[in-house]
Amino acid sequence: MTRSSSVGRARACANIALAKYWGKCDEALNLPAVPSVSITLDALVTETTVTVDPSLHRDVFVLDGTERYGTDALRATELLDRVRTLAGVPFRARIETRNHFPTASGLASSASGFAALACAASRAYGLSLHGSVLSALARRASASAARSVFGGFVELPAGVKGEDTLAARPLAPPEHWDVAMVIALVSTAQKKIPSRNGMLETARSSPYYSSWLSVAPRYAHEIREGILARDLERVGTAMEASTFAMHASAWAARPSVRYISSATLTLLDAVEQLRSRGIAAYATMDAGPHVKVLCTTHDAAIVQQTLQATGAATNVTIARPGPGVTELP
Ligand code: 2P0
Repeated sequence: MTRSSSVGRARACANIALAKYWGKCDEALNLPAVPSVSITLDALVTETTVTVDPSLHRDVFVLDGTERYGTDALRATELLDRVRTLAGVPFRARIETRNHFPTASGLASSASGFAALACAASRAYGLSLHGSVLSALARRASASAARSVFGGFVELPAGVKGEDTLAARPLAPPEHWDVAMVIALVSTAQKKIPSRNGMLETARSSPYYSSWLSVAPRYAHEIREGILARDLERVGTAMEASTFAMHASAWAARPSVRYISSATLTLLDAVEQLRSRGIAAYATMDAGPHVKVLCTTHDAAIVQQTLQATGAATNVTIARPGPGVTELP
């Protein structure tokens, strides 16, 4: 179905993986080698406007008020090319996107960014794409973006080489489970290794990559079942196992792909101390030094205070399960 329009606007939230995606089974189609499970988070919002403009000779990509030309701009154009092919409309577009949280800080801005772009672009080019079609479109740009199309608790199966239809699917809505993710941002002068490069390096040279591939599906299954049963200990312990297995495989690459810093370890100590005081809190890290802590909503404030008191975090935010991508008027 098509609608006549040349402007599309959308809002999407970033997500944090409880069961991590790390590695691809098909680089060309951007298909993950392992299944992943995530929570879409209300506090991490991206808003994107796509305006189709027949006078443009190339797409223009403006992120947080500044025009960008790098990898993200290229991936945005590739996404628009797919939408143009589907819509049969050749014109270029202006993309304006704003992250309401620190960009490229390891807070999954590509997940919310490409989910919002897929939705805004399909609207701008007159298409009504929903659910799994939108998720598959976002996945080609960034696999974690496939998960941000849906709200609450979401799973993305492993891909099958050559099959481009892979999409995420909702596991449970935001209100299913009363949990929070407390996000401790660690300041870093060092530029992180982009996750795409980090996972390719890990696959190419880490002796532990094959071990990661063999354990990741088991952890994803455990996390999936734990979410459905609202079992925080089961989800939390499997989430930590998934995190540490992913980081260990990356750390063993040659050269090493290391995201964890001394501040990360200080925060991990604080999470262990919380548990020794009887507070169910579990940690996860992505392609950066920041620590995200899963706990009940009831315990979120004490977890936040404890992480802040370490002095290792520059900012500590409480996020809750949030909505999937939405079209804006
Ligand atoms: C995740 N990460 O599951 C994992 C854990 C980072 C660590 O998905 O190559 O930006 O664009 O598909 O989606 C970040 O990787 O990678 C990511 P591409 P993406 O959230």
